Amino acid sequence: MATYVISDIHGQLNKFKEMLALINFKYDASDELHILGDMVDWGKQSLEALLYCKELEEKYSFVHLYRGNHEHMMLKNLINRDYEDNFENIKNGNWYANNGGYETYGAFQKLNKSKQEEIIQFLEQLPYFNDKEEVNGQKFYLAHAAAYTDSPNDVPQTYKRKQIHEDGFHFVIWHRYGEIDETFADEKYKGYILIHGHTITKVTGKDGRYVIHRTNDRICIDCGAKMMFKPEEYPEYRLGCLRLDDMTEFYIN
Ligand SMILES: [Mn+2]
Repeated sequence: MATYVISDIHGQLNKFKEMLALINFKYDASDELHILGDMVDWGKQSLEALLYCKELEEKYSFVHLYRGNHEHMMLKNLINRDYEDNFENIKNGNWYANNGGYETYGAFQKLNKSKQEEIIQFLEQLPYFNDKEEVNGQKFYLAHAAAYTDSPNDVPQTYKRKQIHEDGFHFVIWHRYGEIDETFADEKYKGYILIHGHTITKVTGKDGRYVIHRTNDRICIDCGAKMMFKPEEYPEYRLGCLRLDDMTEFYIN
């Protein structure tokens, strides 16, 4: 019985499957898996990785998916149909396309309309965060990028207040903690540990590869799988996974 958290798979479907094998994930409901968003974009198996996670969640009640800024961007682009008439030109002008979404959108366009609609509905229902997780008496706040609170005083100064008031949930999928050891300390979530991805840890181990980074109340688990599409140029980036029961770290290089 174990609870695993993984984030920022970013289209590295084969690496994700390797990770499931490495942790010996049990599909008999004795294990739980939380995938903290950014399943899509950057990697060569971008849409495939998203759909694989979707299938896991549909099949197993013990697999939980969350929204990352990339699922959010994908959704906005699909719904707004930004590309409809100028798909060939998006490499020059569209921000999402330039941020790893080009291949994703191309793969999406090849699907039939009912499958496209199914994916849109799936993306729309992805939750932003989970503050109900508890393992061995330790409470966890799980989100793609950050913990959001209602109190403006608790919002780090690095983020624009105005934007939070306009759309508070953007914070949990977009925020980047300014300092590597910045805490998320918050009255409402006293005693919690925040587990998040979104920002590559920038902390390396003895072998020079990125490792999961812990501060007092925050653990960043994004070890940069988004860069694994060019392993010869970026050997330090990899996929990480954390087991919450005993804080064991797992890595796929
Ligand atoms: Mn992200």
